[in-house]
Amino acid sequence: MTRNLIFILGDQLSNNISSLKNFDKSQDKILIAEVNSEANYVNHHKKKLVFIFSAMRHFAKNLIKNGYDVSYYKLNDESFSDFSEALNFQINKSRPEKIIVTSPSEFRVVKEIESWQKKFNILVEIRTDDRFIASQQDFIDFAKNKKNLLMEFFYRKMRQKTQILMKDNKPIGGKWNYDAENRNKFDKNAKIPDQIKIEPDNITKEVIELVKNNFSDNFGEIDNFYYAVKKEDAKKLFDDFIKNRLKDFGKYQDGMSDEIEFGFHSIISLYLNVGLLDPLEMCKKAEEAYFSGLCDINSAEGFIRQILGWREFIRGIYWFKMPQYKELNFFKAKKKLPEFYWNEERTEMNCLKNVVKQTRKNAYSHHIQRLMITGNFAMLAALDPKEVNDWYMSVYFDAFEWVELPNTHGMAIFADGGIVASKPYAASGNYINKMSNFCKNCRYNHKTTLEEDSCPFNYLYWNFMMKNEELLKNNPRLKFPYANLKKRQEQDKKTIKNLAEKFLSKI
Ligand code: DLZ
Ligand code: SF4
Repeated sequence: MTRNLIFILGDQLSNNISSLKNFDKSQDKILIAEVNSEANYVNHHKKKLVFIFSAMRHFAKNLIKNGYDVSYYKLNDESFSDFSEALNFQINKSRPEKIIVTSPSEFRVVKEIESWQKKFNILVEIRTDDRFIASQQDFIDFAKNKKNLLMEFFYRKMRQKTQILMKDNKPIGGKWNYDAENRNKFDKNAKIPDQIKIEPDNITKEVIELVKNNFSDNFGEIDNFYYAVKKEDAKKLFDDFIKNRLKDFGKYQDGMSDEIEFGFHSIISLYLNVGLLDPLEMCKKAEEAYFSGLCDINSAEGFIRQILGWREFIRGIYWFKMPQYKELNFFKAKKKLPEFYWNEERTEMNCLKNVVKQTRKNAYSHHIQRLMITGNFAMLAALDPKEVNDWYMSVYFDAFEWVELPNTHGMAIFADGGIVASKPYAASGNYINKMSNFCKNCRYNHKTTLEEDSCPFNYLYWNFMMKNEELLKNNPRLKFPYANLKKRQEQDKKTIKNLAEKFLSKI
């Protein structure tokens, strides 16, 4: 007879997950299951599936090694359609008195779990997920009665709460934020050390076979899988980042190049999001690196802000605004996602070609590639937010809805009308040329707007500004572009509109 059955989900792979607190090895049991609904609710990148299933299997193996009683179901074992079916099977087998689960990270799964108590006529305890630095109450305290939610002020609260990079309650170095020093293109001084490769072990090899057989039509390359799937390896990769790349991270974090894949980035979002690494511990290690002279303040602060500020802020927004958030469509955008988002050969725009290619290869691209290339294009071309969100959920190894949705829907395509971002991050080819080498090898001309071979980002940008003038003209951060638009000749505006319509009709 089992006392408590602990259901651990695929992004809850932490030994100190709240559902395991007070676990009694003599009478409690753990359930972990690969289920069809999770594997198929979007067209997950093959490498994302390999990563998650392999990390789940390694986590379970380690629990068993440490004396826990674990029932683990592989995707082909029982072929459960969803979490509820897996739970039903295990309830019938183990007859537990109670189910314990840590609150899931996604709204859709919360709804499923909330139905269990009634459905299975059993006590269900849902525990808070305390792996985040800010509690949901912290965010509510910050957000309530505010008209605009600015990440910067939330971030300062988090710095104060954790005392990271703080002295006498003031930010170390005198400034809270060093972003202005973090905007370099890659140059000849950028000598990027290679990423450590984790060779797949037998468990990962078995999962690779499973994914090859069951998900052959899914997006993405499966060969050359070198990501970590265990916390020890994830830590090793992070330590390597601290030692060899953090010092240049700040400066080059926004840079893009067709020759550079991971740059100086840490590549830990996937490990953080499934629980293999702890966010606060990572921030403290970056702080230590600064104290010991391994990096300057701009790199340490820039890195810490992504985790302590941005990641926590985004999660707060998700829970504060869901479920209505997902339905917002500020620009009433409804165009279908162009085929080239799945196949880079279908576009001649070199920036998009490269970002999609890297994404297909690695299930990764960095924040500026996601924001200013694929996201910027999606917004300027008025692509349907639902299709855009589904794409981001599918193709990135770190995509879970709580983090994907506010980043894409809010930050990248402004579908939330300004909850996450204070202005749409719309940009023309000029920005892309400033931050990358993409334009050099492109058949379009980033310098012109009104010609047949002009960079599509240029006329799409102005077309977007004109089309949405009523919605955006009072935004104080868009004063400059609207003043510039006013100066433009009517004939030029017509040409822009024609070029944009012609281009959009073809994709
Ligand atoms: C992303 C994912 C995938 C692909 N497969 C599984 C799975 O088979 N079993 C599981 O427990 N979790 C999986 N996950 C992660 C879940 O989607 C994630 O834990 C929930 O959506 C959180 O709400
Ligand atoms: Fe992209 Fe335009 Fe540059 Fe081509 S010219 S790479 S389309 S920004």
